[in-house]
Amino acid sequence: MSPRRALPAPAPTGPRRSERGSVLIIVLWISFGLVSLALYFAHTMNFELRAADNRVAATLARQAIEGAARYASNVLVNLEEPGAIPDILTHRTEAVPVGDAAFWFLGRNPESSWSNEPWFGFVDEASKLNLNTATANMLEQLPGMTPEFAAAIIDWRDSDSDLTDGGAEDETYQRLNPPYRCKNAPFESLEELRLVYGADLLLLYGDDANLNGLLDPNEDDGENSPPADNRDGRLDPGLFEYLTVSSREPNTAPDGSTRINVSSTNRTELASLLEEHLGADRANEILRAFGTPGGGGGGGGGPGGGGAGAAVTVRSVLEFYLVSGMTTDEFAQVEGYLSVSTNQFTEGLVNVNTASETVLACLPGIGPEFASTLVASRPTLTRTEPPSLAWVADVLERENAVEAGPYLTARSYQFTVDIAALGQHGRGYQRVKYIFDTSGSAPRIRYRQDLTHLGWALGPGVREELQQARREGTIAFGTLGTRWGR
Ligand SMILES: [Ca+2]
Ligand SMILES: [Ca+2]
Ligand SMILES: [Ca+2]
Ligand SMILES: [Ca+2]
Repeated sequence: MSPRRALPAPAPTGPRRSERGSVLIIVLWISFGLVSLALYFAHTMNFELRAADNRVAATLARQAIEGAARYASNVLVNLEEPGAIPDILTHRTEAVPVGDAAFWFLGRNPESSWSNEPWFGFVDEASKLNLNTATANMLEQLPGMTPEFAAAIIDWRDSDSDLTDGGAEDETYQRLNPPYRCKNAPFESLEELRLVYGADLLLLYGDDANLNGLLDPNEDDGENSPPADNRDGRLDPGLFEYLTVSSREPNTAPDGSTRINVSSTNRTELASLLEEHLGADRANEILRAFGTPGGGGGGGGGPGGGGAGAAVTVRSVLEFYLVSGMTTDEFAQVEGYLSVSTNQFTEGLVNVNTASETVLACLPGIGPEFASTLVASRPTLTRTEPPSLAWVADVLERENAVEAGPYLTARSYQFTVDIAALGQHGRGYQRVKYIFDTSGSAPRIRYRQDLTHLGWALGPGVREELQQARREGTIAFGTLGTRWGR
């Protein structure tokens, strides 16, 4: 007899009890599954709802940006004087409500080179160094710039294939993977700088990964989050901050006529302009400073001269002012009518009234020694008089002013309008950068670039206000707009 036989026969109820247990477990599993499904779908619905809300908000934000761009072009068309700068206090465009959306113009404070506070408004393109006209020496003064990269910029834009010392031409670009050609033509956009040999993110963006001129938290935490900044508590912007390809000034006077070329020794037109604004006696006195026999009727006297001494030639409007002996007020009346060119446009002049210390330091005659003095001494931009560069002559030594003159202007015709917008409930963040050009007969958008992908650019302050408004339930933008001072 095996012990197995001695075991009691299994009770008839045994299997049934375990079956019941299994059924219970299966039912429990099914219930659990159903509950999970219900929860899952509820959650998905919630996400769907949120996503739909975000999509609507993004659409509203994009429409707000379109509207904001029209508003900007309207402001630029209606400036009191061509070449004037939009008043930095009037046009501090911040949290402007458009229906359920709101927009901001991401600007730069022209009165201070760097701060942690966001600044809202227009950005003057003539406040930057022009990539197509700056010399290698001028480019080399920019922070982070190497002589090699400056040389590569010159080689990229010049028409020849002669290698500048340290630069790069076709041979270098053909060795890259994928290979491409050196452009040998002017830059058409600032982004093109990425293609120039030696460009990298640190050089072009610096700490300022989202290109808003503001030190954002991720831009001051070292390697914890991109970019790999130096965690020194201050913004070190890259080359994009200081360069432009858009600055050009039309050779047009405020009344629409062609400006008078004061570098020419033929002073007939100049004489009548001075006479018209300052009277015949004063006009003659001023003209004598240039060694020219005065008098409105002195036409044709040029080459036959020898009477009043050799004619003085000037290389810039600023030098003209220095030689003329005019008072600031006298000069202000005629400044807009003068140039040293007969071309329709002059490219790349730097507006001494808006340029940062960093940009002014690149210019001959100014340099790092005098750039900060200039910025500290310049008149505030909220003034109402026509733009002028006469004050530069009081701040710089005469020879420095003469040297800097050919690179300076007091007028600007191109403006960046970097528009960020939020839709309903403060969601759907969007950002588009425009460059408006008013140097032609009609203003036009010269450039448009969607910058939404660079992420939040309105600074931590706006984000905190927004979060607080959400907590308090006052998320409608009408409210925010009012609260935020517009
Ligand atoms: Ca070349
Ligand atoms: Ca930033
Ligand atoms: Ca970082
Ligand atoms: Ca830094």
